[in-house]
Amino acid sequence: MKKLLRTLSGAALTALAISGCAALGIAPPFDATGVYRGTWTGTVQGATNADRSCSVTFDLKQADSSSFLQGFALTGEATIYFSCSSMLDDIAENGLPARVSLGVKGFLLPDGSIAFASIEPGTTQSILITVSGAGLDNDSDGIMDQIKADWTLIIDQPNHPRITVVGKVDAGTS
Ligand SMILES: [Ca+2]
Repeated sequence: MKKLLRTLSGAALTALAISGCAALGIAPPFDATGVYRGTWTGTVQGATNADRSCSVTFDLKQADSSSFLQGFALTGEATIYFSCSSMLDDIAENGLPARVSLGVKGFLLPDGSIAFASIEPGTTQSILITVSGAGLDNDSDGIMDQIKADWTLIIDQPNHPRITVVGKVDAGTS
């Protein structure tokens, strides 16, 4: 009887611990580690004010540790391409580089919300990028397949007007 009680209380404790975790929402919704390629769209505010689209790559790593407020930490690299034919004028006239690669930091929340950003002040180029939206595990295998998010990019360069891009990114693993 004593042994049964001990087993029962052990099981109850385990159940409590599991439901406690679920209530706090500290389980990651999926593994966001991976390389996500796709396109960015947006309005290039500045000299042209034109709607543009080009390629984007996010190479993300999800940290094992988590915090209740921040969710699961992400680090990685965002590469934003401007070398699409529709952007040749922007590159020539506004001094846009062919692409920028930036280290990013961010976090993933239990509901799949994902956000990451980079701020890189520099003497020849200062860049800010923010990406905020949803991570999607479309085939429910526990690995993130797609990022659909709003994004903002600001580039400041000497002797050029500030360039701001506001729009959407859609990138996936396939
Ligand atoms: Ca998946």
